[in-house]
Amino acid sequence: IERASILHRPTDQYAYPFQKDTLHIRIQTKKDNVASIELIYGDQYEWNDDRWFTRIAPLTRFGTDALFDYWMAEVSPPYQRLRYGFHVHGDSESTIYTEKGYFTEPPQDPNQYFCFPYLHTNEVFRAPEWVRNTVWYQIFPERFANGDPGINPPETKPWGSEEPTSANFFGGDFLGIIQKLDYLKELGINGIYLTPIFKAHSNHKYDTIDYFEIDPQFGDKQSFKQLVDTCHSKGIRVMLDAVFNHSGFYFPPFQDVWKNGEKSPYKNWFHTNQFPLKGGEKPNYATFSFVETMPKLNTQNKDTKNYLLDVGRYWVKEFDIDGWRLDVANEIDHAFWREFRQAVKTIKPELFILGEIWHDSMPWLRGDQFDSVMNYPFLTKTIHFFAKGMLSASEFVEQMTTVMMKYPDTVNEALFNIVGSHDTPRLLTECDGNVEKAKLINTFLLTFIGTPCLYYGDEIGITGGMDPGCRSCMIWDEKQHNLEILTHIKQLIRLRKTEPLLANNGTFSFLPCKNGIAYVKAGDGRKCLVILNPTSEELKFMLPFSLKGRKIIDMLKNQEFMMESDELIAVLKPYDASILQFQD
Ligand code: ARE
Repeated sequence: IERASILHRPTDQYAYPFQKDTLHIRIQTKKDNVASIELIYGDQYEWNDDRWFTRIAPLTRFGTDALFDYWMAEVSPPYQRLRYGFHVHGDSESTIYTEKGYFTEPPQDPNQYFCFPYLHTNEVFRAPEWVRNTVWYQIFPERFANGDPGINPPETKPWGSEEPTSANFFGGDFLGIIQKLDYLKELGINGIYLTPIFKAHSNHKYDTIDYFEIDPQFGDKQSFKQLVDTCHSKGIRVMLDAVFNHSGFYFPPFQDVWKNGEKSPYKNWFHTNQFPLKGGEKPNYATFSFVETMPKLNTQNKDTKNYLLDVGRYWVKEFDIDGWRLDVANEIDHAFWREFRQAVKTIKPELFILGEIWHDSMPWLRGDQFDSVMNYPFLTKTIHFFAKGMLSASEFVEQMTTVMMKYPDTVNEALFNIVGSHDTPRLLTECDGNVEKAKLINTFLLTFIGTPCLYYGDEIGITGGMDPGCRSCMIWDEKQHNLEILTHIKQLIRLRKTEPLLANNGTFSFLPCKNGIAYVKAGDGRKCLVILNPTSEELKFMLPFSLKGRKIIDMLKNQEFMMESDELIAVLKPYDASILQFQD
């Protein structure tokens, strides 16, 4: 047993409340190094005849990546408190691992063990319940639909008449979105995420001028209210983008510092220490990246902080929005986000808080800050594997496992999975125009664990490279829609609605599958098996358990059949998928 590679801490993804009376305890060991593990656990105050009273629970090996095996046990601490250790069995030796190190015999003193002090029901991490049943749709408002040419910004180009650049405008607006809600309803989505809509200078609006005003090219407060209310009446939730890391250059407090330097009452609103302020390639004040038009806000300054918290509250209270997506969330201090959560959840406890973080996000997902983060690791691996063939199937499963093992299951269920956004090349372009691959990726997106989000236009096969290429005008001429992709996505969303296991209910596990990907979602006495063929050749999949005599429903083909033999062998055409449902 390689003791140095065994890792557990009584916190985060290693020990967390799963439900009001159950804990998940996970431990990581070197791959193929350990044969089995048992959890020795008890309540430190429960003794029997002068002996500490302990129980035993087996751990299951529930994941494997390139280097490690991951083990887990679900336990119910009898009095909400838990002391525990691990009985680790190798091929030829066993050892006991606790907080105090390795032992040959289980220590008698509970103080030698790991300690999970108390399972508090309010510390079970859960995103708002509605999120698990939501399929999101991201809209870049300037490019979705132009419903009111009367409010076009100057020099608006005819819709779709040229390639998107970082400077051109096409006049997308709220009325346009309202007019297209039936299209979205028909698609089946039930949440829209709008990139910034407040008064700003650029076409992307990430350079805010006024956080309390709607950008006039999109409409006004009345039309925004109309948009939210119409969405709500159709069962669609609305999430806005909060750009609190930085303001825009024309934000009045920044203009004041720009003009008055040291004398400005707003000088502490930003990160400035040299005056006069100078822009250019490397500004002498802090910014987003080195972008001179995006001065970084000082969220540790009380007035700035209170101003931004007011912004957070205002759009929830007055307009009843359902979520905030937080731009550059990881470059703002944790204390600010804790206050932000309190502020907005006091008004609307079911509000969804989504951070934009591309890296390991555990510090923001402990229940005191965000409900979820945009799952960019999911995007990268998915594109590398399905679209570009840069990974083998087993490498993909290993790497996805590594990503999933970074978080508790409660977090994984709520992660905001994407396969494209306004910051990445278009899905079909990543697939080099291969429609079959794009469809397969959507099958994966809409059946994997997490909350899926479609990027506007991907459903009809719009192409485009990196920003600004990925921001072209939505195409409304149906003759130009890729109906193959569109019909496929609609069908998957429908299946997600009829089979709750496909949305985030039940447990998830990968199954071995040579050259392909297979996973099972199980719960409520049922299983859903998803098999994906990412290759240009036929794929044969043999189910590693018997289903003889069982009725199986092929959900994509909408067919039923009885299993007559022991083994299920599914044969999938190139890039095809199969979703099979059966009773346990
Ligand atoms: C403009 C140009 C770009 C150019 C950029 C750099 O269009 O071509 O590369 O300037 O100066 C907004 C606009 C962008 C604009 C940008 C600056 O939408 O069009 O780009 O402002 O004016 C990192 C951050 C992450 C950020 C991405 C873009 O961590 O927060 O970079 N994403 C948000 C929004 C953007 C928005 C901003 C932030 C600024 O979603 O749309 O940009 O408000 C790695 C790293 C990540 C990194 C990622 C992408 O994987 O790990 O940390 O994200 O790459 O670079």
